[in-house]
Amino acid sequence: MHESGPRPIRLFDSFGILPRVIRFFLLEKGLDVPRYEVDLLLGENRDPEYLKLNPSGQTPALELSDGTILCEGPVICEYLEELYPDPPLIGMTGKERAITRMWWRRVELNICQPMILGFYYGEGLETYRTRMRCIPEAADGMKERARDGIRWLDGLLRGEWVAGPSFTVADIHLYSFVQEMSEKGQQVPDECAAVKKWMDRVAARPAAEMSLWRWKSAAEMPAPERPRISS
Ligand SMILES: N[C@@H](CCC(=O)N[C@@H](CS)C(=O)NCC(=O)O)C(=O)O
Repeated sequence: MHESGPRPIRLFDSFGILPRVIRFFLLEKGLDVPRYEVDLLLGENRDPEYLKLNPSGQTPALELSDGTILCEGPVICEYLEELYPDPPLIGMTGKERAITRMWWRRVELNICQPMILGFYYGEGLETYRTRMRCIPEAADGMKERARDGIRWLDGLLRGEWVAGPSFTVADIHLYSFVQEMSEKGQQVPDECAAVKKWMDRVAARPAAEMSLWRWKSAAEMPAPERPRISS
């Protein structure tokens, strides 16, 4: 351990991509944080009790030992890296961290964001139209923008991983989006051979499968006995 900040004591978890990124990140770090499953389908994330913890009404959120609630997936990853720098998933030096963050932001802006908006405005419209402003006429354009981003990355991927020679959170973040969205009709374009090979390399890591929703949580936390948020 590196930084002596408050420890993570509970992850507010659910299905969805950003929670999966956090589970993937924790698994790669070898960390086991107790999880509380927020029932998004029942709208528990919009419950006043949950909104007190995270006013965005979303998952993931990480509770720390001093009561702080950290939200926003990338922020949670950054804090975990500060506390547990080994193995590094952002970088060991200032320069390595800057390069990882550059690629993390590029894949987020050019691929992940348009991909998820394409889903919210398209296949997910009936679920999401009551939760956020949706622009159905932008769905196809967003998906095409995401494909443009993947093609752009395909032309640049030279090394083994997105940010260079080391596996980083940029790989975790991008893989989680592309893998989950490919099951919702947004596949990697056929011609993007380098991205497809990279997907296979990430998929071969045990944490890729173990981070899937319900991989083991069903046995750990049977629904009827779930603790209350405030417990
Ligand atoms: N900006 C947030 C986004 C988190 C997010 O999109 N969470 C989804 C996970 S499925 C969610 O809670 N969706 C439910 C909703 O918005 O009602 C982050 O980076 O953590």
